Amino acid sequence: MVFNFFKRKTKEQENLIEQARLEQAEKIKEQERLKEEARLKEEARLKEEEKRRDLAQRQEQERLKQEERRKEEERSKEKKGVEATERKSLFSRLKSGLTKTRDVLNTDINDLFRSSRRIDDDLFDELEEVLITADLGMDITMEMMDRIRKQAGRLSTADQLKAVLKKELIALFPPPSPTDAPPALPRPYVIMVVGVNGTGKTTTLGKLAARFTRENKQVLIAAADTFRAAAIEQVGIWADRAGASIVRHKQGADPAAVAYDGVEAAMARGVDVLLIDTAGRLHTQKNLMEELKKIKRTVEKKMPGAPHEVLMVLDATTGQNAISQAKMFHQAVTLTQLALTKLDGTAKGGIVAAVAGTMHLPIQYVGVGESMDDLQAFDATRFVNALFD
Ligand SMILES: Nc1nc2c(ncn2[C@@H]2O[C@H](COP(=O)(O)OP(=O)(O)OP(=O)(O)O)[C@@H](O)[C@H]2O)c(=O)[nH]1
Ligand SMILES: [Mg+2]
Repeated sequence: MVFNFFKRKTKEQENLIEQARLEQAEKIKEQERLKEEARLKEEARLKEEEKRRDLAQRQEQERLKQEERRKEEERSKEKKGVEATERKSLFSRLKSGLTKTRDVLNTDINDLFRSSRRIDDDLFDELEEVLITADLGMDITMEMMDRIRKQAGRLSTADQLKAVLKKELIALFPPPSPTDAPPALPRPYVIMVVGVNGTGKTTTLGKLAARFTRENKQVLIAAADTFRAAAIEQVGIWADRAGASIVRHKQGADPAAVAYDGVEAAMARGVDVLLIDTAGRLHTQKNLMEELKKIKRTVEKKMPGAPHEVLMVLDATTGQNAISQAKMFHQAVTLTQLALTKLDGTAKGGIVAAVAGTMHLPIQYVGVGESMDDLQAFDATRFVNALFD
């Protein structure tokens, strides 16, 4: 009996213990469930936070990109503005440098049409005179007049005539070379500058040196005019001004030897551009031509393929004489480029077209004054526009 009582008791206790264990297990399970729930919640919160951070980061990156794009647009607008201003100021310098020729071509042609004149033979005769005054030369003037007469039916105003004149003038110049990336230039790029005395060789060479150094090119000048007393000092001043180095000998030294030393130094120093200044006058013209040929031969011997350019500088104020000079030099040293200087001092600006039409050589530069920006890279359309616009 007692035994049964105890046995019942034990059974009850066991049940209680089991219940407590189950409750405990349930509690633990519940705690674990809550823990898991909390963990999942935390994980979701972290994920959410990460998503938000990602989004914020992306938004920030987008904002920075847009900001950068905006700044770039502003910079490019500014750059375009500066370039446009520079172009405008170069163009207005060109225009004002060409004032005397503009007065003949532009003003006189406007005058031809005053009081609503008819386009007739008289008007064409007067136009012919205008072109000859601007020093287009007889041959080119006749050629132009032929072409203009053929279009007479379509012309009734000064502006129409000027438009045809402009088109025909631009056609006189060789078309610009294709705009592909320019080929890599040989180093040193040797430019020999030639021309009769006083045309502006040294000044043009000095301005070119400054142009190249501004483009971060290393420039060396060979002072190969050893004939004229102050020539070496003059080119030395230009070298200082342009930040170029110079190779010089004493006055009276052999110019070909100076040129040779110039090429040797330019090659040894890895210089980008070598500019060779030469004399414009010797005892006789024959001597001058022989000397130029010798310089060219010597340069070629030291560096095959050089000089890469033989640039002839012509003084526009000499008008048609420039053409005979160019022919003579071309025969002696085979020119590759031309520069016409002092266009600011003459109404004979038509000589540029006459030279281009006769020599079939590129006009590379025009000089319209004494300051650095007055030596401009030549562009036929811009030049003709500057004469008429
Ligand atoms: N107005 C004007 N003067 C110029 C221009 N180019 C050169 N000159 C001037 O022309 C004069 C002669 O220039 P130089 O450069 O010494 O001429 P050069 O051909 O080297 O002369 P030589 O060495 O004696 O043969 C100088 O007074 C220059 O300032 C130009 O485009 N316009
Ligand atoms: Mg000189």
